[in-house]
Amino acid sequence: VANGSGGLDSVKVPAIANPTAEKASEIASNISYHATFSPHFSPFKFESEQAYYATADSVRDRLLKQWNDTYYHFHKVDPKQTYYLSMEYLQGRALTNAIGNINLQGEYADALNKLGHELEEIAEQEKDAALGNGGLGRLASCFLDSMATLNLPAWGYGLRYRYGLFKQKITREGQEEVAEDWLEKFSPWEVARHDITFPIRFFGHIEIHPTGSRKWVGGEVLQALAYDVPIPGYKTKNTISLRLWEAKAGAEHFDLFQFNDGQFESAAQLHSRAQQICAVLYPGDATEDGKLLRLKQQFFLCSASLQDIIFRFKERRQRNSWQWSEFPGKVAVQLNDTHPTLAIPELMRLLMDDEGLGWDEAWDITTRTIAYTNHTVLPEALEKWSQAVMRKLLPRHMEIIEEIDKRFIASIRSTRTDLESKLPVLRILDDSNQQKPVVRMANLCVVSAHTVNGVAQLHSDILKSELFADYVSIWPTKFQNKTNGITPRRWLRFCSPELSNIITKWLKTDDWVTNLDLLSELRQFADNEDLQVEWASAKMANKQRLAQYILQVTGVQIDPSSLFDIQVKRIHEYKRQLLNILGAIYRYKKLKEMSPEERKKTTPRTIMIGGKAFATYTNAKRIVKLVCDVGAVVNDDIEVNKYLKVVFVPNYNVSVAEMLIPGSELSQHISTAGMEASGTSNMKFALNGCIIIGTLDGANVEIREEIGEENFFLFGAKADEVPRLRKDRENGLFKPDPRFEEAKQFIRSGAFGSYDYSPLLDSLEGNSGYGRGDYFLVGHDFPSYMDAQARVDEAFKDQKRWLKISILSTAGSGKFSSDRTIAQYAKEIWNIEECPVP
Ligand code: GPQ
Repeated sequence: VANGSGGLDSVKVPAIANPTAEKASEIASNISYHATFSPHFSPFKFESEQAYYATADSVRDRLLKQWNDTYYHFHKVDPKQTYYLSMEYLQGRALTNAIGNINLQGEYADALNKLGHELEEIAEQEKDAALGNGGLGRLASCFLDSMATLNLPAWGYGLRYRYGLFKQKITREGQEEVAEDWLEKFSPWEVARHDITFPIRFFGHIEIHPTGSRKWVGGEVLQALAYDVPIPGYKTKNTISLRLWEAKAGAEHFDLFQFNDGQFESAAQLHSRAQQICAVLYPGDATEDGKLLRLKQQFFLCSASLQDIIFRFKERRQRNSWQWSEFPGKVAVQLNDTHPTLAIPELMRLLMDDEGLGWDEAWDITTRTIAYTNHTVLPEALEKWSQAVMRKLLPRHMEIIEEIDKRFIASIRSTRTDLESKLPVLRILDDSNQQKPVVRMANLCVVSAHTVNGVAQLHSDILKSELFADYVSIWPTKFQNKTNGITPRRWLRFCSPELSNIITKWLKTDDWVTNLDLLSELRQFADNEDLQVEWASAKMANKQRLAQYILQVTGVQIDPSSLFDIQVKRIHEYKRQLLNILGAIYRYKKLKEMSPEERKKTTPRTIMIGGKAFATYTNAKRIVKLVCDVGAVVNDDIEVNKYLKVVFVPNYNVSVAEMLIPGSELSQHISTAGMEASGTSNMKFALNGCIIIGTLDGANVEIREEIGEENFFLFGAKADEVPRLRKDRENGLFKPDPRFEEAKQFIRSGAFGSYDYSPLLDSLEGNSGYGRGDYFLVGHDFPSYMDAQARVDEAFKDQKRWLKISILSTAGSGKFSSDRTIAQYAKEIWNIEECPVP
């Protein structure tokens, strides 16, 4: 349609009946229809799997109509539109979410009952779409849900990885990674747009024309093919797109002569190189080859998306006379961290080399179009690309980056002589290592974007006062904060229907699902006994469901009346799962030392830890192994296992989170202060009435403000104390708490088996050095952590108080809706307005 000569104005979309008016029986016959006439399996079989695909097909029918209407409406109205560029989307499953958003849960459940199935059970047939690693990818997915729900003209762009994030298997050795084949059969949620393709070039050289204009030619050219995934808004017709690019090589690159000659592999060389590009999410970048492939992926996303954006801009402008200077008034591009930074030189190149604009005009358009979100201050996560690799793969882009760098230096020298001495760190190119000069992607983003934002207030403050402090003096208004958020649809309404119904009953409206601030009305009932009874029973139902799940995936029986204490997130030393497990070990040791009578007075706990470790991050993998080993000993110890269980939850992903979070009572967000940019699972737990034990880090700070400091179990050093504490330690001033020493010594004694944990334990010893000196301050924070845990134990004994805090946690979570976050981006960064489909 987009490429059609008549344009969209001439397309007639046939009208179908209002979907919400259709009854369960119509839905049932629609599902049966798909089982027969959209066959993906042999006939005469209608088990859960077949039922899932037929149901998904039937939901897709409904979405397609709204989706086309949305595209057509945006085309007609032609509002300014946002394009969210992200290398990651952690979509999870789509079926329950889509049915919920189009508000047909009851109808679909009934329809499936008529056909002999349960909606919940067939929904579990769906594989998670895990095209992301963790928080950053899940944030992108929550944002899409909010953009659609808020009727915003906005789209997501990403890559269609063949294999998403690996599946985590837990063996005797610890974590094992297995490829996750989410497309093994196929995904019913994607539509290949065979008419949407763009050429993507790699390598080659620059041709200079007599007029002085430059053109990038030669090298290898692949095709980007669009796959669209519908993103329905909640109770609105608006359904937006997540456009995922796949790499292809044309048939002309298949050398039939070579093939017939028996040279099968070289005959299809470009085809296999095309396949590599979208093969996996983040291939290991330890090798030069891996690095090059990652850079290819990034450029592939940026080039395809920008060509598509420019194509659409021109298509919509055709009707009137237009100018390039209108581009930033029609297009906003948001870079999700530095991974899509190449969008900057690519937009410059397309405008100058393809469209014939001069540098100044292209620069003005680019800088007014692009905005950048930073998601970390960890130095090792700030992307730097070798100039040599970049020059080889993208010669024209390297030239453009050099020019941006040159002009930035010139402007500082002419207007800010006071900053001249800072140029070595402010410049985009870093030539300080002669052997390996690099491009600093964050610097390129800050220099080129009109807005730079952090993802929680504390993080944004640190960006302004430390990482980007000198830039702030150059562009004081460029820097903003946009505290992250989560979608209340997936993370409460659909994952905990029990609690949702109670909230709706007490608020006498379900408007909170799209206006989460309404939750604050629950505060007045926090002490109400009736509400507390209902609340406790919903929580118990969720805990029982979780206990069943844990039994099924680990074989460990956990007691739903014990305190469910959960820490789930990527395994990383800064997130300090090690602090958690050391605390558990100390608890276990003390329980062992107690008399049976004393044990009975303790608060029984089930500690669950889950998360994936990056395949080559050995210390993270050792932490996984330690948690598993501790669990094996504790859970089998008949003296204490009534009072403590330790479980490693395998293969943490979006679907597992939807099970764990509603069943959790205490959750741990215990990173070293200043290191977690925001965190978003903290918001999900709080929203589900789960109490937080945590440090003053990331969004914890704001969560604590919202729910009240007396309802948050705080411990640990503050961000501004961390540098001094590290210095003190280097100077030999750190005195470890005896409890900390005891816990470590217990591991060294072999209490949890003979595996060599010394590298992990040694990282906590000494005063400084690589992998030593306790950089993450586990030892410093251990005593205050244990004290906070003791306060938790006490609080849990008083169930009335505990339930009150639980209700207040939900009541205080209104701010953390991604609807609020996205509304702020729309107003304060993108300057776009809602465009609801009539
Ligand atoms: N985050 Cl830079 C990621 O998940 N991956 C990344 O590559 C980077 C950041 C996280 C960050 O660690 C969390 O604190 C944030 O809540 C999350 O991004 C979303 O902003």
